[in-house]
Amino acid sequence: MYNTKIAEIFEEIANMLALDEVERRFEVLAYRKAALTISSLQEDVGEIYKKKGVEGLMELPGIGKGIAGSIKEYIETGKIKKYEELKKQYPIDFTNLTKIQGMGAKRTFKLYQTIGVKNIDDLRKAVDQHKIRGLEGFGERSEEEIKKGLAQFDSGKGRMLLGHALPEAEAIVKKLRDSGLVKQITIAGSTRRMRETVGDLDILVSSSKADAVMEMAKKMQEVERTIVSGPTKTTVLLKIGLTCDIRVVEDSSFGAALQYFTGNKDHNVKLREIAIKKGYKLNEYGLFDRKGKSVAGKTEEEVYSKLGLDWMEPEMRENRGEIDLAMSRKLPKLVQQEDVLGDLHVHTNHSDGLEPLGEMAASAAKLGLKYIGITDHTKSEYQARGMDDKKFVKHLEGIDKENERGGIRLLKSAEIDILKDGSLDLENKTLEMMDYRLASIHTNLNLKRDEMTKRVIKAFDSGYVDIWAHPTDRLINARPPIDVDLDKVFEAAERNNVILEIDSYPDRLDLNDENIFKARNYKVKFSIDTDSHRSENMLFLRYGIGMAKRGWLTKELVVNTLPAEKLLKLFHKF
Ligand code: DGT
Ligand code: CA
Ligand code: CA
Ligand code: ZN
Repeated sequence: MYNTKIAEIFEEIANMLALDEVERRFEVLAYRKAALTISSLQEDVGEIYKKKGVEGLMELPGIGKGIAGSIKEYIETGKIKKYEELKKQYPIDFTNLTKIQGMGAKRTFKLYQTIGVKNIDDLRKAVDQHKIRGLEGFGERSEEEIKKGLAQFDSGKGRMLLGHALPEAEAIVKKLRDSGLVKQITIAGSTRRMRETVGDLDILVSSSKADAVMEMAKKMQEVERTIVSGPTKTTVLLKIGLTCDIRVVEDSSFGAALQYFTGNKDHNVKLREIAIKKGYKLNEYGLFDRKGKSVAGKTEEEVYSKLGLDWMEPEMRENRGEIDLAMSRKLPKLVQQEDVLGDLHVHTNHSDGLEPLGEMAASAAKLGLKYIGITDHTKSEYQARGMDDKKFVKHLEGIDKENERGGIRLLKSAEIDILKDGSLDLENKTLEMMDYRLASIHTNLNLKRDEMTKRVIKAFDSGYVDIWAHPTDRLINARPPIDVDLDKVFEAAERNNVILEIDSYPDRLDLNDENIFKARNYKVKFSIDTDSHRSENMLFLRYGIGMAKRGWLTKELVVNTLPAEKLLKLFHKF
C-alpha cells in the first residue's frame, strides 16, 4: 500500500509550499486535496496505477496531471524530486510535528526559524527547557498545550489506525493467496478483533511449502526490511511503518493457531485455564488430552466446542465476560454489516464534502444502501462552509427535488453545531423542516467537565436533537476526548430519545467500544454512520461495525438497520 506514505508526502509538500514567500495558494490547496483523497482511499493507488496508469489516477477526485505524475514517480522510483528539493530547503519533520495538538504548519515553521526545532525530540527539549513560552505568538498556555499534545502523541506511538492497517493486511493476504503457495490464510491479532489501533499485523497461513512462503513474504513490495526470519515465522517491517508477523502452520493446526494468534492475550489465558480444568492442554498447535493426543485443532469452532463454549466473533474476544456467556450459550447475536440499510451522516459539497448530492446518493445506492441522511454543516463551521438558515431552507428544498428524481431515499438533516452555551446553530423553524437532526460539538473543546456536561444536556433538553454525532470528539493519536460526564449525558439521551452515533471515520471511531459498553447501561439506541465527505468514505462503515460488535451491539440496538419508514418514527415530531 502506497496510500499512507504518499498522502503524508503530499501533506508535507503542501505545508512547505505554504511557507514560500511566493503566493502559491492554489498549489498548496491542490496538494492538500490530493492528500485527503489518497489517505481515504481503500484501494491502493499502486494498484490503480498498475491497472489503469496515470489516467486511472487522474480519475480520482482532486488528482490532476501534475500530481498524478508525482504519484507515478513515487511508485516507480520511491522518491518525488519536488519533495526532496523542498526538504533540503526546509529540513523539518512536518508529518510528525503537525500531529501534535497545538502545532499547525505555521507554528511548526516558526519554531524551526526561531529556536531550530526540526523534529519531535527537539520539540520535547524545547518544552522541557521552557523555551517556547517566551516566543512571540506562543506564551505559557501554548507551551502547556504542546506538552499535553506530546504526551498524547507518545501514548499512541507505534499503534496504527485500524483504517490504515486493515487495507494493508488485506493487500498482503491477497498477494500471498494469489501466489498459490498457501492453503488457508487469514488475518489474526488485533486487526481481526477490529481494535481501533493495531500494534503489528499478524497473518496466519497454512501451507505445505513454508519455505517458499517465507521467501515470498520477505520480498513483497510492501516490505522495507526483514527483521527476523525462520522456517515458519517471518517478521518484516513494512514501508508504512508497521511490523508484520507472518506464520505458517500445518493445516491440521490452523484453527488452534488462528484462535491463539487472534487473542487477545487475556482471553487466551482464560481459555487455557478452562482447558486445564477439563484435563486438556491448549496451545497454538491444538487442544490435547492427557496422553498428548490432539482432540481439536483444525477449526476454531472445534476448539471452542471441545472446551464447552460456543464460537464467538473475534470482536468479542477481550475477556470482558464473553467466555461466561459462551459457556452458558447466551452470546448476543451481534449486528452485521449486511443489517445496515442506511447511513445517517453524509456530507456533500454544500458544505465541506467533495461531491454533489447526486453522486453521493448514487454511490450509496451502489453499495446497496436504501437511504442516506444528508448532514451538511451549519454556519458556525465557517471553515467547513457551513450554511445559515436561509441557505439551509434552499438546501433542504434541493434534497426534496433530488428525491423526486428517484434513486435511493435522501433524508433531510444537518450536522448542527452545539454552541458553547448548549444552544443549536439553527433556528427552530429550520430544524423543524428536517426529517431528523444530528448535532455535534466542534468548537470550545476544552471546557471544564461541569460546563461541558451542562452544554450537552442543554442541547438534548431542547428536544431538537435526534442523533449525537461523534460524541467525545476525540481524534485517535491526535486529540483527547472532551471532558464530559458520560453517565449524566447518557441519562439525558435516554430521557430525550437521543440516539448515540458510532462514527466510522478511521481516526474518530466515536463512540468507541468502551463507551458503547457504558452506554448500554441506559435505554439508548445507536446509529453506525460513516461521516462521509466523499463517496469512497462510505467504505469506512466496516470500522464502525467493528466498534459496534466490540461493544456487543445487536441489530435491535442499531437504528439504521430499520427501513426508512420505521426509522422516521423514532425521531422527534413537530
Ligand atoms: P497488538 O499487536 O498490540 O495490536 O495486539 P495483538 O492482540 O495483535 O497482539 P500480538 O500481535 O502481540 O499477539 C497476537 C496474539 O497472540 C495475541 O492477541 C494473543 C496471542 N499472544 C501473544 N502473546 C501471548 C502470550 O504471552 N500468551 C498468550 N496466551 N497469548 C499470546
Ligand atoms: Ca498484532
Ligand atoms: Ca504480533
Ligand atoms: Zn460530519
